Amino acid sequence: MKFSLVAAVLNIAAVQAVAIPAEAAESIDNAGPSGPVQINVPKMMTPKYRPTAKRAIIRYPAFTLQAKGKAKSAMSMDPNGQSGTFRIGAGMCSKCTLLSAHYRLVSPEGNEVGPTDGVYIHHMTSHLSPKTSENPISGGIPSIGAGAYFIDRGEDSGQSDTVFTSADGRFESGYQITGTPSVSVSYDFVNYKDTPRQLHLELEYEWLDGIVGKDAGHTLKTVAGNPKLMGKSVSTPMRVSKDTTIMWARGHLHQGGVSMTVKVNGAVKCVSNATYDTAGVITSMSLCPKAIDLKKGDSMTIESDYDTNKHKLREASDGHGGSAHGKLGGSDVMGMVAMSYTS
Ligand SMILES: [Cu+2]
Repeated sequence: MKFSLVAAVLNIAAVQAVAIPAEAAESIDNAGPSGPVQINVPKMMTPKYRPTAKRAIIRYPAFTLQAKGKAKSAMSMDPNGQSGTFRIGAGMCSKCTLLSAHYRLVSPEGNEVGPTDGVYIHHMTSHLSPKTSENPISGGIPSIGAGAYFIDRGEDSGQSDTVFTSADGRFESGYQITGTPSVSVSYDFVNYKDTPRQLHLELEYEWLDGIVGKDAGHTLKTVAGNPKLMGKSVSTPMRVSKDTTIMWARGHLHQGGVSMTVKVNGAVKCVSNATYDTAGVITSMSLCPKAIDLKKGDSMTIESDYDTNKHKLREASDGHGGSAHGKLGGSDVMGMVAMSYTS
């Protein structure tokens, strides 16, 4: 149960709809990105990866994040955490190719909430159906029930997308959806404040109508067990079952982490580095700089590097100023890499 995640959010600077589908036209307004967004109705945005793409925000119905200490979720990885599942997907395209997607939490006024508001996203992971996606790299989060692994989100992914093409949008691939999608999102949140909060989950995503290019899948890999708090921890070797390209990848760490490294047959292919803010919170992880081509039979490993002298662990939500520990004991740390691959 130590799977968490990554994924992200982006500052939406402009709200000019490029091509407004008829069914979404009523959701367009001039209030700007923090203005009214209707529940389950896409609000069109300016595309980021391809000029011919469409991009939208869809807000889902409100839920209550219980006051600190009031959520008793047995499955939470934080002693004060609240975990559960959202079922979303209303308003999404149904025969289309996704270029990017990310989740964020917002207040009813539409403002994103995060650590400075006392809300910590331990993680969100999600699966989408109908979709089959054979993961060519062994290991990772297995698909629970129907569907394929979709995207994830952790605090460290900051304001960025999970991408199913290359970061510049040029690689001819995307997360293809062939039927009306249903997405199940497993979440684990922590409220550091004594008051309950009404929050909404928002999905912002970019897509092309129809099926375009190579199909992409997404997966999340982890080092073996809990990463060491100082120095390096490595995954078990992951065997590649068929030729594939990882066109986009990003590390996932918790506070205390420095970097995640991807190696193929022992050679370093990518180092994803953490960026911290002055409060000691990871605000972003760098992306792998270029596509990684894998051949059948290759062996991939990932490696975390932590330095808890340099970066202190996340503070526990019990107000004692100590570091956060998981329910199963041990410090609340992770070492993972999220990757999009051609299937
Ligand atoms: Cu995590």
